[in-house]
Amino acid sequence: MSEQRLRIAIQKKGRLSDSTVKLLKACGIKVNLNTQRLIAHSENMPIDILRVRDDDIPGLIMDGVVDLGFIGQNVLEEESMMRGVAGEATAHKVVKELNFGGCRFSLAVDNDFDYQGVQSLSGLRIATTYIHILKRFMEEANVPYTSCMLTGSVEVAPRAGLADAICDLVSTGATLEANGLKEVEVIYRSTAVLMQREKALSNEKQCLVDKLLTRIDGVQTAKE
Ligand code: PRT
Ligand code: ZN
Repeated sequence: MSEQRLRIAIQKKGRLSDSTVKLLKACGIKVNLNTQRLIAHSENMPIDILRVRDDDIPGLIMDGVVDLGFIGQNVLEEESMMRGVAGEATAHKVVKELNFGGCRFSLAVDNDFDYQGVQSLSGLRIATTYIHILKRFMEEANVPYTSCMLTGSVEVAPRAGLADAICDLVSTGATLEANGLKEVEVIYRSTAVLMQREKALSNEKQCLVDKLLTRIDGVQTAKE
């Protein structure tokens, strides 16, 4: 991969993939993504697209090995806190908020749980994927709890007897409802964002980024 080409990381497969690819195409980037390849080279611009798990994107930008990345704020926030604790690089710039990937990160309990505010969770076990965002909220609320880290199926944790409550991403609320849970506290709101590495890019690359940002504005304004 040439240093001259702008490297953009996107989620390979998941909730952000289609919207991200659509946006890149609407910005005029021609690239064939109908393959299983990790790296796709644009045919009409000096741009390489890297397709990875969303969790890997913040670290690649923070380590400066990729120039731009499309990511959910929740993943960016969690990874920043995790790397901060580990003493790893966290510097980056958020260069654009995007109008897709919107969701909230909420505490939820069984429908029959007598919830009287966050104090009701004192001493209980809470399952989540984003342990650091939850920890910050609970510490600010001054409520002691036990964290139960699950990377998937968080919503079944109470029924499975793994936890008393959960903290998970919610968009329509259908998943909570299907699992007999009620949303009791929104602790974080997220959308997708475009992040850039902290270290300055070459003039050519930065000009290309500026052009892309202007085009993204145009595409997003047209959608409003
Ligand atoms: O494989 P990879 O690691 O790349 O993907 P992933 O499985 O970790 O993430 P993915 O594709 O599920 O989500 C990517 C990003 O999309 C998240 O980090 C959020 O920023 C954003 N997003 C927006 C969501 C949702 N909405 C969402 N509803 N991510 C997950 N959900 C899940 C939620 O966890 C729950 O299981 O959808 C379910 C709830 O949806 P509703 O509509 O029933 O409320
Ligand atoms: Zn992920």
